[in-house]
Amino acid sequence: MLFQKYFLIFTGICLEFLPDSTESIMENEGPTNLVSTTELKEEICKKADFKLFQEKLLALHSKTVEEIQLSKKGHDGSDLENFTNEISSKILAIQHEVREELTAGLNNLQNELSSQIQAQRDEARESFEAFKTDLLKSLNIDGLPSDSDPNFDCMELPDGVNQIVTGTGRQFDAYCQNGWLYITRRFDGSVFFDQDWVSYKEGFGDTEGEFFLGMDNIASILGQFSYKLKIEFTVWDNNETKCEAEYQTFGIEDEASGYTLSVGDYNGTCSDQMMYSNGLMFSTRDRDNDEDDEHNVALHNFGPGWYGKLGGGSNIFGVYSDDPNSEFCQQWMCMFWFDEGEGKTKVIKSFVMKIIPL
Ligand SMILES: [Ca+2]
Repeated sequence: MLFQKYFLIFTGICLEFLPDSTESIMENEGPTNLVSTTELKEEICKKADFKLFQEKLLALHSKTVEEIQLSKKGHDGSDLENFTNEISSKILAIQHEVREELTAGLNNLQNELSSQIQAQRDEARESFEAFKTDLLKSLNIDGLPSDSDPNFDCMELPDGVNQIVTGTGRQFDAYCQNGWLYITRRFDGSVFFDQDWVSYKEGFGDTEGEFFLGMDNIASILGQFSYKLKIEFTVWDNNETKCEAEYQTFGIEDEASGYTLSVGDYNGTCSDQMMYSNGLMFSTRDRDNDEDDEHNVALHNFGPGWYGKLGGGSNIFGVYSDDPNSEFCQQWMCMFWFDEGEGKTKVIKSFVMKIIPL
């Protein structure tokens, strides 16, 4: 009977005497499986070490019986008032001891549960970080560069030749200057530019000298952000005229689309000649994608390009010549740009195409 009584006392005071700080755990630790203070308290009492308390209560029970028997021996039964008082004070002392034990045990349990909750939170946070990392990696498959990859164009790179790694993982060398990435550079005729389709697809020449970067490389860069195109060239004349053509809109599609060019929003000098190439596919001597049904303009011009029905107003990949008055150049077969302002064809002495993010 006495044991059952203490057992009931235990279950009652387990809930009643659970330290108030339990509520602060709930508030500070955020959402867990334990959704309310009451449920948390019940959880703690459920997990309390009943076996340990049973042993302690049984020991106290034996001690109480012993105390009562000892008290009985010292009394003849006539002094019942003293006997009752003595027993009551002993029971109160035992109850006090039980409560002390319970409080200590529950404090330990609370600390243990608190650690478990923290461990669950840490685990959840780690899982979320791993999920986030995987998600960002999967997004990068679309060709979007990540913050940890500064080589996707020349913006953050020093002047000179640098390795580029675009968002699709394409790697190649490119010539950089003041953040500009050079698509092509011509200045002395040391590299032959009337090359075939595969050469224009892959690129050719000397990255530190004359070169063409390659259509696939260019398309890979342009697929990352919006870039503007700047063409700078000089012509053979007594004034050593410098011309510029800047396009706020610039794009080159993939090989399957014939490296279709889009240029627009022109600003510059010496007139806009690339406008005649806008929206057209690229052609080489071995790949006629132009709009002239009778001829391969690239073959006729000795220079690949984006040609319409009437050819174009320039031959930027044509044969380099330092003799602008030759018959060859007069027939529009060498590298030229038509200046509409002056109404005459100008043979090019040096030429660059370069891009930079908008
Ligand atoms: Ca044709």
